[in-house]
Amino acid sequence: MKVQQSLQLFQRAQQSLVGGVNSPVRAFKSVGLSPIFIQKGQGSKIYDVDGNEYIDYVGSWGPLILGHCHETVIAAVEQALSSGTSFGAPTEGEIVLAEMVKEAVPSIEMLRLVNSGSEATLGAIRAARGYTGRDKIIKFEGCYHGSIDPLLVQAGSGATTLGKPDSDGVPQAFVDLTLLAEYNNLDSVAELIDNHPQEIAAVILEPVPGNMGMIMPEHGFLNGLRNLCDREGILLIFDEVMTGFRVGYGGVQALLGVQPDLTTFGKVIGGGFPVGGYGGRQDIMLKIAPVGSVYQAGTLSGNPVAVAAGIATLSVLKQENVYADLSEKSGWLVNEMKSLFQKAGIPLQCNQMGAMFGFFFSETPVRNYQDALQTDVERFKVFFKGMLQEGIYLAPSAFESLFMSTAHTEEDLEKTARAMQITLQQLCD
Ligand code: HOZ
Repeated sequence: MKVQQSLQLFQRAQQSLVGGVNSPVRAFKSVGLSPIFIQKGQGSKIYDVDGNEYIDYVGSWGPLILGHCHETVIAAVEQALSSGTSFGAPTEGEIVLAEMVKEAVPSIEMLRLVNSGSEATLGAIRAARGYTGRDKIIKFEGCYHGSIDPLLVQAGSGATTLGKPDSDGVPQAFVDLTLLAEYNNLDSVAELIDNHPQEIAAVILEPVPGNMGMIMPEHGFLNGLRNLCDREGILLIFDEVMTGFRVGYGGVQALLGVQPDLTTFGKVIGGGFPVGGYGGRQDIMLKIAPVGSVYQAGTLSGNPVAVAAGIATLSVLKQENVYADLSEKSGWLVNEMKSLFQKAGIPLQCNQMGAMFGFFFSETPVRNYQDALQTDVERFKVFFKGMLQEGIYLAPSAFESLFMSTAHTEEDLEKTARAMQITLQQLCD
């Protein structure tokens, strides 16, 4: 594997971009390597500046569920571009995208489009505070909701990857308003609620966390949260930035049948362009300006080119059998991985839902953040490096998830399984 060009670009990047990247986890720091610089993507593959080809299971961290350069998305974007790139005024496409989200996701009555998942969670929390008149929120250790002040407390994703789950620069006053619970532990939530009566505006979580590695909700956990929130007049917010239109067309809430009050979106709904959204119950959403007094705005919100990519993506995903195929492919790969590792005697835990999957090097099931932190990160590093050398691009962190796309072929999956076999040898040596 040649890396000369990537190394040179990384050297150069570090002179003008902080750490050489524009989002920390991209720097490959936690896997002890230098990042590869990408030249292009096509279908399930990406190609770096040194001419190496990789099967891509990152998909731009989730958005590219149709793979790179899907013809329907490219055509929609080209058409939108020819009419103008931004107006800062309403366009019909925004209504179409909102209608598609409403139709797909059971709890959405009204939506606000923004530019990223981070912005979506910021908006949802402000709406929840404005609606309830309360200031405190409960989040779960290891859940990640974007790089926004109130939620960079025991945060997963790049924050955990780089050992900074609590960010400097976040005022203590914000931290004090964020109460921490343990994922999959209803008692930890009930205790916080009991200790802060009438003070909590919302409970926010990734219903299937993907930012501390992928973790599954145990039976009754999400329903239990719903009941606790109902009892105390607390809003339940599902952050489906990663899982929305990813685990299934209607997200986790449609699959598991638990309805939140508010939901945040990002990634897939922008089809590879910067789009986020938050929405839910009409009575809450109508608190937002210009109807209500909770202010939130954005120059590029509902951008016509980005929205066109989102509509095109959802229209392909809506077709029959798309999620069944995605799920079958992810399931096949996960099973293959489990059986290879079992034969080699290396303890592994895998989770999968639709087109999202993840694994931990651990003897025991991983139920929460503390469990995730106990997993074998050193072994992950070796595995990551081996897979990269075999032409398989995984997320460069033990605390992220992996993504299947409609573009991945049987041949890709078999090649990935072969790469695992080869890499396993290195783990055993
Ligand atoms: N927070 C993203 C993963 N969960 C990473 C974004 C990026 O580095 O592009």
